[in-house]
Amino acid sequence: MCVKAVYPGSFDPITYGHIDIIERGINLFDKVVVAILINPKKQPLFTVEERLEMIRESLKTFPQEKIEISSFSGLLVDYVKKINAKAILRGIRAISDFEYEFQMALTNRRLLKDVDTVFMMPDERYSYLSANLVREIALFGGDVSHFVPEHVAEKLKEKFK
Ligand code: COD
Repeated sequence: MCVKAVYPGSFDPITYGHIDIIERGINLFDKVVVAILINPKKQPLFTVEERLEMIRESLKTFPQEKIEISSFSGLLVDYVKKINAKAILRGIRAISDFEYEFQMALTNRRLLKDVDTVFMMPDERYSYLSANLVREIALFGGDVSHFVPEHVAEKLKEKFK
C-alpha cells in the first residue's frame, strides 16, 4: 500500500522552509503530494503555473517517484479524499503558527474523520522564514538568496523589475 500525504499551501513562492518540510515528509511517507490551492479570493504574486514550475525546479533532485506536484480548488478535505491521501502534512514554525494550524487540523478532521494532520518542524535555520517576508525583501531589492533557491530569487527579481 502506498501511504500518501498532501502538503497543501500557497507556495507563493516556494522557500527553503517548504523544501525542508517536503524532504522530511518523503522520509516518513511513501509519497508527498505538494498541492497549491487555487484561491480566487487571494491575489498571489505568482500565477499557479509559475508556482508549479518553481516547485518542479526546486524538487528536481528529489526522488521523483516519491513526489507529485499539483493544484486544487475547493476544500482541502475533498482533495484529500479524491486522491486517497492518508494525512495532511504541515510545517510548524513558531508559536504564532500554532493557533491557525490547530484550528485547521481539527476542522479538517471534523469534516473528514479519517484524516490526520502531521506537523513537522523545519531546521532551525528556516524556523522564522516565510514566503511573505521573502516577497517583501525582494520588493525592496534585498538579497533573498539565503531563503529561496537561485531560480526562485531570479523569478522574484523579474517580477519586481
Ligand atoms: N518552515 C516550515 N514550514 C513552513 C515554512 C518554514 N519556513 N514556511 C511555511 N511553512 C509551512 C506552513 O506552516 C504551512 O504548513 C505550509 O508550509 C504551507 O505554507 P503556505 O503559507 O504556503 O500555505 P498556507 O498556510 O497559506 O496554506 C493554507 C491552505 C491552502 C492549506 C488552506 O487555506 C486550505 O486548506 N484551503 C483550502 C480550503 C479549505 O479546505 N478550507 C478549510 C480549512 S479548515
